[in-house]
Amino acid sequence: VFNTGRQTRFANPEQDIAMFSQALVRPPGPSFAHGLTAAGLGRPDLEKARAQHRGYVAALEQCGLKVTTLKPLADYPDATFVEDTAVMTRDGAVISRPGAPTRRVEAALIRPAIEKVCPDIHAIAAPGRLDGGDVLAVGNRYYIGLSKRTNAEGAAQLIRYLRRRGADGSAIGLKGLLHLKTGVSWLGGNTLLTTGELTDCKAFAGYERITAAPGESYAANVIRVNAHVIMPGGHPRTRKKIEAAGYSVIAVDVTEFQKMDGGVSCLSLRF
Ligand code: CIR
Repeated sequence: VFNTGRQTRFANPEQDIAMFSQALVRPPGPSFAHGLTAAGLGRPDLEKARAQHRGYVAALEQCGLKVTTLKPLADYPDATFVEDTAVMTRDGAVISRPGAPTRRVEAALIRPAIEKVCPDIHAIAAPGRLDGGDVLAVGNRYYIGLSKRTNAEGAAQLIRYLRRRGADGSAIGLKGLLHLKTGVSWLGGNTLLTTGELTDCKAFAGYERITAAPGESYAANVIRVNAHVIMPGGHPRTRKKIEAAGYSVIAVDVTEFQKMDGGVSCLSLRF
């Protein structure tokens, strides 16, 4: 939901969450199994991935979103991970400049779809590099992971953009995580879900933290979408923790995307 001028419809004052009305997704294409991965979980099954993607879209719809499905891109195996190509803020979109050279073109390829829905477009410029997966929005406060994909220049450009629009951002150095959101998600209000190196991260000291259960660190990547939290299936102990904190959980099977280092946040741009 973009800022409509005087009235900001982004923040829900009662629940203190970002309210979304739409999402962009791109189903995996035929070359999906040739994308980047360090997961070591084996080769994904394309048909299964497509079915899981349909289940993911259904979950977004269950949260009330209108989902626009873009065409698979045969030449770009990682293009299903659309989150990395842009950052959707309440004022507009920032087209990223993905850190992996094989993914860089994906940002240009998603731009027309974003132009159709967004009033204000900005783009990260060289030598800046930024993956959307490194950007965690907690309301109007953004945390940007400095990873192998996102560099200080990319983060600085995004922070300047945010400050010009009354938001703010800060960079967090990552040690081993692929992306910042691999290890932290905003559940709403003052609550984060964390794992590993981000659980004790100073930047998050002021938040209440729920930690992913031991052995379930993949479940630290979830998305709060309006009334629900969408999380990966197969992580029952983390699910229990999230539900015990009062959240309504929708679990989706994303095993084939996990094999390619992607999680539930990576598969959509929400706004
Ligand atoms: C990559 O390595 O770029 C993809 N195979 C996975 C990207 C996952 N995206 C994300 O965490 N936002």
